[in-house]
Amino acid sequence: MFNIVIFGPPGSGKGTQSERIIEKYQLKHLSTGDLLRAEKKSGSKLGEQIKALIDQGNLVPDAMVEQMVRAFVINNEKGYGFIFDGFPRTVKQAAWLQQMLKEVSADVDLLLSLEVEEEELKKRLLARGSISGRADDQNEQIIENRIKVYHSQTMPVIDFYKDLGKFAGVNGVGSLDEVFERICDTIDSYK
Ligand code: B4P
Repeated sequence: MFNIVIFGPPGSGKGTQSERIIEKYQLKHLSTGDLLRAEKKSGSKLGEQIKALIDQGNLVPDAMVEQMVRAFVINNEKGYGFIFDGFPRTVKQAAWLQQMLKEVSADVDLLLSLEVEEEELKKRLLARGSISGRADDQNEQIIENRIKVYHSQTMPVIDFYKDLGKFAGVNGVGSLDEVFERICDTIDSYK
């Protein structure tokens, strides 16, 4: 089993590159953004709470996300491994993931961090917002809040994995093929 965390600020290409990674390396894709958006769409009471947080660019509480991740991992345990996309997003989630994977005799092998500067992130997200209709991609202030939340709550996760010797930074600027090639070179050097 080979488990990867794909990491980076909003708009850095996590979801986009995950699609390619799962195809090449036969990994199971766990996107907490996708899981949360599905719950949001369901119209449940929980979905309404999630909508209020996501649409303002804030994180959903750790416990809520962890519950979804646990269920997904347990239901998809028999495979080549997972790509965790957008999870963990806090140090608490990172510590929880270590513990939970231990229970199924697994571990995170690599955190791959996509590095993209802020102006490019804003450009990409606004472009997606004009097509996808995602409320959190359409308003510049909300995008700025997501980037601020990334700096304050999510970036410390990098040190957590650096301390474990499992961090790799990848330049996320360039064509989709160029970024994917850099990602594959990095993964192959860890496998
Ligand atoms: P996510 O769904 O994880 O969304 P994201 O960070 O906005 O997107 P991503 O990074 O995957 O998009 P991509 O760059 O691929 O999270 C949404 C929200 O859910 C969060 O704000 C939070 O509220 C909540 N949430 C999720 N996980 C959580 C957790 N663990 N804990 C708490 N809350 C959580 O794509 C962006 C655009 O860039 C696309 O249009 C793409 O085509 C384009 N793009 C990608 N690569 C490019 C390139 N190389 N060049 C040009 N454009 C590119």
